[in-house]
Amino acid sequence: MLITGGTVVTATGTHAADVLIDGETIVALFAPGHAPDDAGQQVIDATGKLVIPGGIDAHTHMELPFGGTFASDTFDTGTRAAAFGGTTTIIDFAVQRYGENVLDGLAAWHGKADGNCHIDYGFHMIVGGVDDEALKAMDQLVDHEGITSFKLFMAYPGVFLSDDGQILRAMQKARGNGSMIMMHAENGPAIDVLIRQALERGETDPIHHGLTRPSELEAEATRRAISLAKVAGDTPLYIVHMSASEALEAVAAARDAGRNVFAETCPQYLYLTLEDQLGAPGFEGAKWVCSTPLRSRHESHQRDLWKGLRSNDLAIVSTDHCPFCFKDQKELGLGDFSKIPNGIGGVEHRVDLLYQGVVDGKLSVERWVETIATTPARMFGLYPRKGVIAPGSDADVVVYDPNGRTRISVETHHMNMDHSAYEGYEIAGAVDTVISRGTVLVSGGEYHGRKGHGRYLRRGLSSYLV
Ligand code: DUC
Ligand code: ZN
Ligand code: ZN
Repeated sequence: MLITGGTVVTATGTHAADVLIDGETIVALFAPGHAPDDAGQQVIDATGKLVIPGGIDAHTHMELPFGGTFASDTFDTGTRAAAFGGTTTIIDFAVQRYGENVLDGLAAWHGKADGNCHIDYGFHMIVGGVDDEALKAMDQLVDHEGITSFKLFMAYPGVFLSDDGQILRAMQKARGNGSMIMMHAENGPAIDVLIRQALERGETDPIHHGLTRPSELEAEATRRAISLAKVAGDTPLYIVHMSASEALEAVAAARDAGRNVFAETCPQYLYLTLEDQLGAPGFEGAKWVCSTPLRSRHESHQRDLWKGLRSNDLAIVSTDHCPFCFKDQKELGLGDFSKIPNGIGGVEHRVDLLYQGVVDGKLSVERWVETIATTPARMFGLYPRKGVIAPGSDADVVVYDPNGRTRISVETHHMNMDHSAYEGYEIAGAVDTVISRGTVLVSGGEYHGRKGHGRYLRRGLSSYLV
């Protein structure tokens, strides 16, 4: 296969080049005008278009059990939607629930995913109960299962929360085996007090979800996680779904001090606000209930997050794709916002939404590629197999039309959701062709992929660790 006439964009630069693919692998980049080697060669005309590495969404939750229901995308529907949006790899969170064996949790996740994915996939592991057995399992996962990152929660007492002692032990373990600790940084016990008090006052609407999760409690937990990681011997720490300026400040300070601290944000925090939720009629604000919550546009959060993306204090944009339908799922929280399943679906829109940042002059085109593909690959042990257009890398390639237009709507999206958090958004730029390991999945809006094409990725250790 030969991709001709396009502009290849990588994290380090932009140049006109033709890309030659043999089987599943990129084998060469040529100066423009390279003639096909044989008549049978498939030629993809990328004239006037950008040629970028396939997107890597390092934070998804297919079929996540939450609040008595399950995230509405299966690995089948969710990875197909991802492909439509130019994402060719996901890293999903396998779950160990409290009281469950870690390896059983992992086996259950393989049961959901294996044979059902349209694109390649790896797993992080959520450790829901840090004890001797779980700590031993962390070594096994790193050594034998290709799982080199573990998510802990400072939120959700009684469900997922680890206390500071458990966090410290898991961080010490990670320091020993070279893996990464990912943290949901919100002070759950304090948030639970605010939730109870709000409900006692009769404040039951969806907007109170955000109001009872103040940014200061994201910042406090972020600072505490950074301190614990230092005490554990500078364990690599990755803060997920960051939405608050004050939390970002803490990460920036740690990074300035040379610490192994990283953070991601998500498109919802870059584009949506608490006011979107406030403006929605009746219970519809539930569509925007996620944790960490959307922040007010009257504060500096969005401006600071874009700045953090430019300065690399925010390394990655992931979606935290955690879709729930409005009907029967979000509606579980009618009359009590604390029962609304937390999450926004967006795995299909990340590449496009971030390209709008390029059009708006907030990100360079190279930084776009870096934050959506290259850094996720490096951060989570997939580089250089994924995340770059170079000889020897998997032929995961997206041809992106900078002159196209994308309109986001529940009428046209492919996620298994009955609404869109971005309904009516218009974006300059559009996915044209999506290739996964040399196979065209999407071309001209048509789907050519298949369930089962996606393979499980055994990941290595992060490229960023010292
Ligand atoms: N955290 C996540 O990362 N995803 C869904 C809900 C949550 O709290
Ligand atoms: Zn979380
Ligand atoms: Zn998540």
